[in-house]
Amino acid sequence: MNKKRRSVPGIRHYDGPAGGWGALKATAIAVRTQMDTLDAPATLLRTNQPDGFDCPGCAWPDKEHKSTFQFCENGAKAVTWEATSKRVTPAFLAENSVSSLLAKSDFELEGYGRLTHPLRYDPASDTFRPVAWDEAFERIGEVLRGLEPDQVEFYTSGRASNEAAYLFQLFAREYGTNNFPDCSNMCHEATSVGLPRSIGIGKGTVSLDDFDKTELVISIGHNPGTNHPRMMGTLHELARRNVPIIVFNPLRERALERFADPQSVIEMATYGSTDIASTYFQVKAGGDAAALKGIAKHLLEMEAERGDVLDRAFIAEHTQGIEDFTADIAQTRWDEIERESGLSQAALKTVAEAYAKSNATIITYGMGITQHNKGTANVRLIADLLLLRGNIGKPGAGICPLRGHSNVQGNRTVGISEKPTPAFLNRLKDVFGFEPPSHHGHDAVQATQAMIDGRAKALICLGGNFAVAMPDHERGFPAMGNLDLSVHVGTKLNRTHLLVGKETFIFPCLGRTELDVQATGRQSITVEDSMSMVHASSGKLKPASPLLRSEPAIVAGMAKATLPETRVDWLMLVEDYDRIRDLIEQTIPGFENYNARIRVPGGFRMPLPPTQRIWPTATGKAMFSVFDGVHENASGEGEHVMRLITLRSHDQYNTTIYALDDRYRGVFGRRDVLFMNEDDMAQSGLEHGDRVDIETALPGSVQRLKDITVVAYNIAPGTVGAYYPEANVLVPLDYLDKDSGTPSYKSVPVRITLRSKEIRML
Ligand SMILES: Nc1nc2c(c(=O)[nH]1)N[C@H]1C(S)=C(S)[C@@H](COP(=O)(O)OP(=O)(O)OC[C@H]3O[C@@H](n4cnc5c(=O)[nH]c(N)nc54)[C@H](O)[C@@H]3O)O[C@H]1N2
Ligand SMILES: Nc1nc2c(c(=O)[nH]1)N[C@H]1C(S)=C(S)[C@@H](COP(=O)(O)OP(=O)(O)OC[C@H]3O[C@@H](n4cnc5c(=O)[nH]c(N)nc54)[C@H](O)[C@@H]3O)O[C@H]1N2
Ligand SMILES: [Mo]
Repeated sequence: MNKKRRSVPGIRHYDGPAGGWGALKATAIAVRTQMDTLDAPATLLRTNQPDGFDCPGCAWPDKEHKSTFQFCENGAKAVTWEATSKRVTPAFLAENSVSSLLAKSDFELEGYGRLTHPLRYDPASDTFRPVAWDEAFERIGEVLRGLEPDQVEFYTSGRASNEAAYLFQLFAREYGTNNFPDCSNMCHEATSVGLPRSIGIGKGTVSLDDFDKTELVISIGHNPGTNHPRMMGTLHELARRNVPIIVFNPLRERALERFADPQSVIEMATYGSTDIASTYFQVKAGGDAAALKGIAKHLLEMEAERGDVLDRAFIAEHTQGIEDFTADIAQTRWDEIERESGLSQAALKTVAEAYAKSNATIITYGMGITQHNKGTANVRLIADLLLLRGNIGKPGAGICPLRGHSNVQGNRTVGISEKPTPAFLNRLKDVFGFEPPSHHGHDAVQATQAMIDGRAKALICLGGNFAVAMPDHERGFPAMGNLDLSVHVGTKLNRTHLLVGKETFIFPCLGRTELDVQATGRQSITVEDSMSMVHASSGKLKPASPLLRSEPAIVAGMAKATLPETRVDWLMLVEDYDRIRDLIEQTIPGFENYNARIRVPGGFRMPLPPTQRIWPTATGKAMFSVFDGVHENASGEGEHVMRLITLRSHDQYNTTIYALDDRYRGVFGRRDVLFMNEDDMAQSGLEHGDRVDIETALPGSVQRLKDITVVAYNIAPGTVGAYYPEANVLVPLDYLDKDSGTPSYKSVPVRITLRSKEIRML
């Protein structure tokens, strides 16, 4: 770091590796501040054990789900945050009006602890008050029966279990709508739309075994040290075996540079660490397509020169569309590639050469690829690169999207989709005897738009923090207030709950760690991880309050009260979740012998035809694509326009802020910062520590984020970074990937202005 740089409160250079003793210390703090320390060790040890619960932290798999406890700082934070001993009681809510709570930060709101009672908003006192479960269900039923089904939005956040999500979609479809806005619409929708077009299924193709056999990993646009911490164990092992890991990321993320495995006795004892990335390319935000095209271009040039670089036999037997793909790559110029990616031809050639040498390559990717306005096309380009050398459907190779929420993939599998297939709807009709709606419903952006326009009258949220997670708070927040009815199933208080409509209910539910006992005894739920493994999860902790209900029970309660002539015996299903799983088995392919197979430790894998080189696309072949040009669709280019990426700190889980530090990036006790490259700062006349306003530089946009402190950072030129969700005010609602509807949270053109010279002097 520059020695002359002035000191800025809360900003310190972090020199250590990721993981290591710092991670152990952070875990101890999380336990101490949230939990009864007597319970904590046993609870943490039950994470991802055969008889325990699935970690609510991330969707990275565990070997056979029966490994010894895999140490994971952020998994521990997720668990302790849920298992906290703090409570939001009726007395607390009586003393704190909704308006006063709205003045609190997101960090403070969730920090109050677990919800304990079903609640109803009382406009006269501006407070939430306890309500009886049945009274609440009856009232919700009454309101919903008075609305057109398509006036209601059914939102799912990806922590919901397969059982809860299945009942939720059944409820909405019997009621009469396919309006399923979903956190996936903000996350991996580009994968769900792009991969089926390329390989016939919207899921990753690799398993953990493939990482044992791989010869090269290319990691693009994800930050596993924070967001998929259990993946660090895998990457650490690969690095120690000298398997090259090539990273594309505009930021130098510490965990991708150096990691000390807290499970390695030697590294811990010696304060040692392992270098993770063999090469680190600081691609510009949104420049990945150009980089991938550059790699493909050199690969095709090598093939022309010396042959034997492409897997010709695979391409001939298994794919279509290579001609258009190669023609497009041939006419893509190196100068465009270099300008857009910010990487040199020579650098990209080294990647192509490493790729040509490897017999089995895995490409992993995350939000740095999907949250762009050509996110779907980005995903397809990754598949194209893999197809060129037959890297799908062979050991050690494949595509590996890093999923978000721990069961976001499962939610989609069991029917949370605004565009259901006719085959699925027919099976619902055959099994249940009602006519499900066939017209498409709303995704997350369309649902928000409908709320803004007044077309949507009610919002039912199975978890999550919908309004805060979405772009453009300035338009989205008031739209919540226009609703006739909003209902939130959640564990902790958040801002979306407080943006009350004419009537608002909050239903406190059991979390993953808690014991779920129904009429037939202790229940387990099931989840599907990033690698399509489905397994059971059951909590053991005493519930945060005796009044909590499980998510399936809450959904069933609302459904029964809403649908007087329902064809579903809702309460019977909730008595024993095996019965829900039987229905999933009858209506969704791939769940044969569901109940038997989840009783085997480790569970089972959902069918993934591409792993056997079977391609369920329209043509029966894997399809190459053509990425149009090298640019994003972003307009707003111009002098001093930077591209903003919005990211997660190390101490946050989406909109849940655990603490105000971002240790590996050297930020402590604050979140109001903008990461910026020193050369860009110099060009814009800015200094480390300056306070600035950020303004979205898109035509017609008037969006602003005020008073943010500039922090000099090792980030690609032209790219700036700020934290989500604070920076969501800068993202326009209609600035998205047209193919998938995913907001472009990682490519917002912005202009940055110094607040005033006087402030600088303070
Ligand atoms: N502890 C913790 N775990 C989590 C979450 C959490 O918030 N906290 N969230 C969960 C969820 S829902 C999800 S979706 C995942 C998210 O996991 P990630 O995909 O890792 O999400 P982000 O933090 O948004 O980070 C994206 C990374 O992409 C980089 N990036 C940004 N723009 C670009 C670009 O244009 N190109 C490239 N190559 N890189 C870019 C950023 O620098 C950053 O390192 O994690 C899940 N796990
Ligand atoms: N700018 C910007 N915006 C983004 C992103 C970004 O990278 N940048 N990322 C996007 C992504 S990838 C995602 S996935 C979305 C996340 O969007 P959401 O999934 O809607 O948000 P979360 O913050 O995960 O939701 C937190 C809330 O979930 C509830 N909760 C926690 N555990 C449980 C449980 O077990 N059951 C129930 N019913 N409720 C529970 C708690 O009440 C908590 O307040 O945000 C998106 N928004
Ligand atoms: Mo996500």
